[in-house]
Amino acid sequence: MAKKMLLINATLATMDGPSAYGLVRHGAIVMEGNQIAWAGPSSDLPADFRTQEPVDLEGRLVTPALIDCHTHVVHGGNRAKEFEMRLEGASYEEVARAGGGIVSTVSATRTASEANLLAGALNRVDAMIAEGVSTIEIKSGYGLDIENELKMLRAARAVATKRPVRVKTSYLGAHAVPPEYKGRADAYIDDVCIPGLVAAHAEGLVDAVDGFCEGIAFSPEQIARVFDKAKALGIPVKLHAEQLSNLGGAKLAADYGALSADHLEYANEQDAQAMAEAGTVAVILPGAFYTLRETAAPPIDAFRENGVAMAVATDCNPGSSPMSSLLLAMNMACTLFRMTPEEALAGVTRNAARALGLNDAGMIKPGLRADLAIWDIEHPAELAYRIGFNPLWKRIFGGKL
Ligand code: DI6
Ligand code: FE
Repeated sequence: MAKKMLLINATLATMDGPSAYGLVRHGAIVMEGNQIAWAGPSSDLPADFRTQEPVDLEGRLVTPALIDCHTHVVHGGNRAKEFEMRLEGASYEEVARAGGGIVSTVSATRTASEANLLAGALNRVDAMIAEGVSTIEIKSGYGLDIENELKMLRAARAVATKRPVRVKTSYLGAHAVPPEYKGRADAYIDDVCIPGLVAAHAEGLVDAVDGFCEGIAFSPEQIARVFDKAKALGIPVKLHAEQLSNLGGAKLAADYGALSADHLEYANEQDAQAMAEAGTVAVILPGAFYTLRETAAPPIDAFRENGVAMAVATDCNPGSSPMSSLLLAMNMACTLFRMTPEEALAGVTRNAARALGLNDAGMIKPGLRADLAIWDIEHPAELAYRIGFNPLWKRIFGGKL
């Protein structure tokens, strides 16, 4: 029989049900093996669970463990130099067109060994785990040749063998045009991006296919060709869309039934409607907005009014969002975009799970994975409210404290 654990004397933000945060005062949780067996008010605890030796949480808050559904934590080098350039007046696009930006991280990633990439990623992953994160999405996209894209994805998979964390990988071969294909984006898609996807999929390295639909990256037509291949292989898709301009990426993503469209600063009402209809999650990435000093905010009201589920993630990457704090992303989503603290918490739990196609995580609910975060705070709004403060008390991963 699977080992049971009983938590008592907790406030639960279950993120399930119609009430705010799915809040339960004086709550208890029973875990059996790596699953939640029961959760609710202590007074309703079934008699057969009551005999357990309980863990007394002394009134602490329990939430689902956090899920960072958009990261580039596997990458070589850093771009502090480019940070300085931008402070001297260069724009993100100017830096990219001058051979910096994504392409400079590509050189650093190509020269790094897989072990090197893993070690760098683990530093960032450890910071995430320390804030109660249990599931991390990790993208490729800095290799931009077949060998190096596979190397990145292997390093991403290795993260879950070195740390108690779940990893979902995304193949982002369509992230940028590498220098050797400069001016030949279509040839890059045909010769490298699509064959690389097939090779990575054959090795079991791909949970989803992503792309960057942007003037400095790929057109909707080029992305569509990659998505067609993903569809043929039975892999779900997602897209970096409308980050710096509106090119129709969000609509394209919705047309392909994408799990998510991400960034969305330049998305509009029609995009929100198309995403709502397709059930595509809007992944909000305030770290990139902040770092690039963007002024166009994503249309949060349109997402809210159309019933588009919103997730929040770090976009942890060396260029546009060198941030590994999901708690800070929640704060920024509220302060910069006027999301509510409840939306921010749903964005890193229930809706982040949805953005990754996971139906076994993101809420405190019987049958779901026992991935929980226990916080030294009284009310869930405190998670988004503080800046640079980590109130995590303990994290439970797969039923283990
Ligand atoms: N948008 C982003 O914010 C990251 N990738 C993307 O397509 C930035 C990647 C980088 O600047 O290295
Ligand atoms: Fe990104």
